[in-house]
Amino acid sequence: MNQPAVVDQNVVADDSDVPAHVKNQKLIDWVQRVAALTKPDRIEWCDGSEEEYDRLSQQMVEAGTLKRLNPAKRPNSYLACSDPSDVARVEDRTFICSARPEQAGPTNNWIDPKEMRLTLDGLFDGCMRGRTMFVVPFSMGPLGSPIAHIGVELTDSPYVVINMRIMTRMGRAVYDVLGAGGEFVPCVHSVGAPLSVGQKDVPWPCNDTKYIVHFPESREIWSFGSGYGGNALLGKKCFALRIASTMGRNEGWLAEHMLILGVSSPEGRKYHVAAAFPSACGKTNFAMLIPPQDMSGWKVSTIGDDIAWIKPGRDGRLYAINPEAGYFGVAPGTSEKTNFNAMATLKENVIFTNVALTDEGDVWWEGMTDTPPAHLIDWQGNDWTPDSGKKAAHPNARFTAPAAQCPSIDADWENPAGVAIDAFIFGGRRSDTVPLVTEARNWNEGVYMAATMGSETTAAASGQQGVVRRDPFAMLPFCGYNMSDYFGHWLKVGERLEQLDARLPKFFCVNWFRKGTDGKFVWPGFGDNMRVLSWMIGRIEGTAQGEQHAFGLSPRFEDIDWGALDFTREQFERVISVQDSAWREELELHDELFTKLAQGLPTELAETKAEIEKRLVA
Ligand code: SAT
Ligand code: MN
Repeated sequence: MNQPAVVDQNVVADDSDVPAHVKNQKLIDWVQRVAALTKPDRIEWCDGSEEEYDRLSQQMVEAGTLKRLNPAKRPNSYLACSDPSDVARVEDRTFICSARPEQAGPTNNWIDPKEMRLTLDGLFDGCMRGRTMFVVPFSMGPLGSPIAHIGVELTDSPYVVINMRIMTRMGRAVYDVLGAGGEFVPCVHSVGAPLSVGQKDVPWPCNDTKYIVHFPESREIWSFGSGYGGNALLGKKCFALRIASTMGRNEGWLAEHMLILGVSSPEGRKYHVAAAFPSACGKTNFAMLIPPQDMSGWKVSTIGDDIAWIKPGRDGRLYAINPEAGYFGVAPGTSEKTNFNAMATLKENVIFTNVALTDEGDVWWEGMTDTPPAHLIDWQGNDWTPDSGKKAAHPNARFTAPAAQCPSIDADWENPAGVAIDAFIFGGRRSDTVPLVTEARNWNEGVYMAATMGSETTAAASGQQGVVRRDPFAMLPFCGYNMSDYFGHWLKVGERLEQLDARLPKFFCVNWFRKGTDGKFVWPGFGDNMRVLSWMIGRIEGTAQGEQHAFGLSPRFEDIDWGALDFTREQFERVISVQDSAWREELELHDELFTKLAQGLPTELAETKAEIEKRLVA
């Protein structure tokens, strides 16, 4: 068994404590600086081995942070239940500390970086007392890929360490790629709960004060007070989206909140699409789609379910990688019926967070089975029965699972060169107005579609109609700089590709959620979304037809492969129709967003809007 590289902090860390394979002096100096500030009892340089994973998991089982699930039902899997106050990302506590406020823009929280550093110095001073500080080296993207980047997270949470081992390429090999002079994104995380001598720890330490802070100029991340995924697994939203989006803007590439999938036609031709959806729009389901039986010649394969890093290649095409190595997905609503591939991915080697525990030592969540078990321990540790009138799992309960376990995983998912993107898809949840599928006529029209995408919130309690919340590119909480500049960056990328005369990806906008007069969804969704996807492939190949309307081009009834699906012309009309009056109102709502983002908003968006308006009048 490997001996962990443990450094006793009483013996003040110097270079001799650092494992011999760590050659990067900048990293070594930074670790020592952060240790001097946070004052952990020990420093442990993680190697990413199975032995390390098992040892930390065992320690957390003994501390009450993890429960080991029944190995006969769910081998090598654990359940963590968080503090009830620490269950989700905290957007109001998330900060983009660029030099000037207009660089962060009106949709991000901004605080002067000098002021924020003073605040953080105070918060982090001694915050790891009584704990171990883990040094977690990770690569976002296949090790050594030209699209990948390295980060190092210093954290006092062993839960974070084991999750990072699933979600990223974590461990010793990262140091080889980093070498003596390589660059890394420094990420500091503390649960913010120092222990005094002899004080007993709690199962899920955290702090009521939370700060999730990004310094885009120095590419640093500082996170305090939360142990929850998006706040604490700093490779994910903090690095792979907020920091990476600013890197991409400076360097001419894209860091996007998109799934990536491969789709193979019955003729054996293969395409790749990247798709952005706000939360609760079926993103993971779409990434793992199983075509309906009558379309069994088609095959969908999964490259990523949440984040895409996309760089232009020399040939003028866009190449995408999934920077992650695992799925941190929402458990409730996931079942063999809604997402067979996800359920198969969860068979073993999984960390569950805030789901319910069955009497057999397995997990359960709302929607997993039609009939709930007669008795459970809910996510807060209380007895639960179907008539207890509350949810057994937290609605944002999560699974952390290795991507390699997904049955639909694409053979190229770890290809360091990435996959060439043929189409972008943007989706939202709209009960009316937005058609099932629309193709943009050109790049700028596609950017307009993505910039104005929105989703409805249901305010059932007050009897209000759904209010549309705009979530441009599904990036509103994840863009590390001014949203108007972000639109400008997308337009610039398109312009550059056009000059190269390469085959540009097409843009499509989808909406699976139109409702009928009875208030029910008209479109069956799930596997039948393959019918829409196959129309898109037909458009890419130049074989499928459609009809122009004010907003773009959509299929007619006869343009879709209906196979065995019993879907009438009237039903189709309900999901595809474009009503001019509704679109006039819709365009006025787009203005609300554009007014908010007026500073630096690219003129192309107003021009595209004017063209849509002209077509509506005509
Ligand atoms: O918790 S995460 O931010 O990683 C996931 C999500 O909120 O979408
Ligand atoms: Mn996401």
